[in-house]
Amino acid sequence: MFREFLDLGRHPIANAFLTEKEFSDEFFFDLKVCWDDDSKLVSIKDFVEPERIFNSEYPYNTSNSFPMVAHFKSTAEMLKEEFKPKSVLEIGSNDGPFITNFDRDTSVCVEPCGNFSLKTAHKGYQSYTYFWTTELSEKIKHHHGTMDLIYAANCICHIHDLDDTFNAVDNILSDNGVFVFEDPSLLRILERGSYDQIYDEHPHIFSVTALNNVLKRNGLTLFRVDNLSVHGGSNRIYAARENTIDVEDSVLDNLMREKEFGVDNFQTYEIFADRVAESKKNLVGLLRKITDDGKRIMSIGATAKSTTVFNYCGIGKELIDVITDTTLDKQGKFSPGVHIPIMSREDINILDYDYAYLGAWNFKDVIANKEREFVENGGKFITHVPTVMEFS
Ligand code: DWN
Repeated sequence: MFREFLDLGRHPIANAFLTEKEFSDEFFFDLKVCWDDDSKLVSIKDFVEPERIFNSEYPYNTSNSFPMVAHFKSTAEMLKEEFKPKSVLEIGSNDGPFITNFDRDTSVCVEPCGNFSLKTAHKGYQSYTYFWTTELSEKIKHHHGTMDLIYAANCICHIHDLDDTFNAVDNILSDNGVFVFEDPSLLRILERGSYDQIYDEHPHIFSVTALNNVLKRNGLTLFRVDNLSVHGGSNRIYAARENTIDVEDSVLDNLMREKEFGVDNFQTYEIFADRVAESKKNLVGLLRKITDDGKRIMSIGATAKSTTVFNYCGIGKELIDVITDTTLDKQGKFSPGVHIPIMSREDINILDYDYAYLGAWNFKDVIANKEREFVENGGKFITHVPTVMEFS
């Protein structure tokens, strides 16, 4: 049984940055979140068709965030060292920061966004511009054989049909192959009140508890969990075919920690919903007070997360003058829904602003380090994670 616990209101597509001409045609949907009593899976209630989100216009390229490039390089080295895969498949390869650490001749990329699959194809990698399905896994198996390592980062939680996704993995995984994927951790989101991980691209938010159930019902065993700091707290999940590998202590540890927090209890989600409403009240209150005092606020990082915050809280140009982002495809456009202009960091003088809201709070240290001059001149940062606060 699915039980709704959070209604974030009407939302646009989180990464659909737009021009002024496109304002009148903008697509919106109801962003509500529910919990499945049986599997314990948290999902958004009304899924948005994936073709509307992931297409050749998709602007988030992983290589633009240099800490993530380093993360994928070290992940690839670690997996090579431990599992020594002779064949590798990446689901959701984006512009290639993970797969390009592997040999072209034995690697396959799957990426539905044509702008990115072209990039890996140009580097000589077999790239399939498709969504991941059992049908596609059959086709790839036919051409390339089974895979020793299947990897996906920030991708599996983007797919609606998890049973088909895991069935497709099971179909193409070699007998002793491993399936490794990482996505934001539901426990960390609940602990930190980071409701901004909820948007159209994340039809599911994964707990280890729910994944253990969903993988099991598809013939896969979750045997290891690494807790990661990336994206504000993610889990790297390792799975293999049933009875091919021992389940490690990290699985039980994570299941215990989630149980202690109440991840398997609906009341936990009702409490979270109250915290989200409180966060909205406090953030809007703080931004209004600052602007009422005649001070100016800008925002750093035109993230999918900030699309959720700004639309849920009703924060527009009257509170935040401009958003800066390092992604060329976002610059010169407007943020989804609330239409705040996006500019390159180089095109604004940050010293004209008194406050900078961290749309990319997950890169807080990197940004604070880059913007030392802002702080030395009295500038302050604002975040809503774990609670609404200003700091310098
Ligand atoms: O799963 C997803 C994750 C991995 O990435 C996707 N569904 C969408 C996307 O989510 P996001 O937009 O919330 O991700 P990030 O990685 O928090 O985005 C950071 C943004 O901030 C990028 O557009 C780059 C920008 N940035 C910046 O302007 N200055 C980043 C840094 C580090 C900076 O200093």
